[in-house]
Amino acid sequence: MLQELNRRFAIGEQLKFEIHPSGLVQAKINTDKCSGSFFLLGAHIAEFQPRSQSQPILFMSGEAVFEFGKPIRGGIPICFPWFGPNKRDANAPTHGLVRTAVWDVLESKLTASGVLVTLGYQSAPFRLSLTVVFGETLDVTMNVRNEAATEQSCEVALHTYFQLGDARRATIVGLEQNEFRDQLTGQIHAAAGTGIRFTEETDRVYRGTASVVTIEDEANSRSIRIRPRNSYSTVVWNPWVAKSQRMSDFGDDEFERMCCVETANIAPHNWIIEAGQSQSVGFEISASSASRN
Ligand code: TA6
Repeated sequence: MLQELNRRFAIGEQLKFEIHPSGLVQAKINTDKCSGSFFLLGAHIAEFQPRSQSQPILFMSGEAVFEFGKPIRGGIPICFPWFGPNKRDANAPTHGLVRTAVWDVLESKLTASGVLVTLGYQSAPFRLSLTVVFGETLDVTMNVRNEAATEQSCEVALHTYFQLGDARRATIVGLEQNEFRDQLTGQIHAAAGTGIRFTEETDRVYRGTASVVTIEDEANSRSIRIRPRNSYSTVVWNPWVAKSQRMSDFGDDEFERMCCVETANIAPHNWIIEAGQSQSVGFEISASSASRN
């Protein structure tokens, strides 16, 4: 399988497939623009670090579990066809079915922007593809096609974990004009008019669009920019102390070095996709060292 994958999709030393110590198939990207990796499990982008950055952009827990059928704590889990708990089946897995499924490689090529890879998975009645470009930026597009004879509703979230120098010194800018649902209380809050700072467990779904969301990672003297595409929900999460202690695949103090900003379409902005039609959501992530002045 590995030999066949590399025969069909490897690109010299810039993209090659290996067996991770856990037994999972992992693709490694190494170019003059960036380093990165993804697993076929969940089409899970696990690492991304532009050559210009001294720190990874994506966070990966030191306690993450790499096992068939288990979600990976960090990188970019894909939540689909529902976000959070399943509203009709309490026994269904949180965040849907596809982040713990093994996807297929459909395409790989070198483009002017970087290494492009497309992965595919059928989660009936939907056919999914994820196209990722690893370059100086990370560009991700998730496409969903409804192959049923009737319209179908679904939710999607690219559940991105970002690495921070110190979450207490970080600010998220770009959602000041968006109302949000506090997932911890169920309350809807009006637009705050200010940037987001982490001082406690924070779990919010911001509603509406945002042209760019910036994570001011002051402790790493850098800004991380997310430019969402066709996204009408943005989830902002930091588990803080108590929830970190409750997660077995997450270090008790790791909340200090991460946050999630998730490009999504979640109720009430869930997708209703007509029979035979498609929808897509994506983003471009870039990073720059904060200006010294
Ligand atoms: O996106 C935030 C959230 O919904 C939180 O409530 C928290 O549960 C997080 O996702 C992680 O979920 P997971 O199922 O990966 O542990």
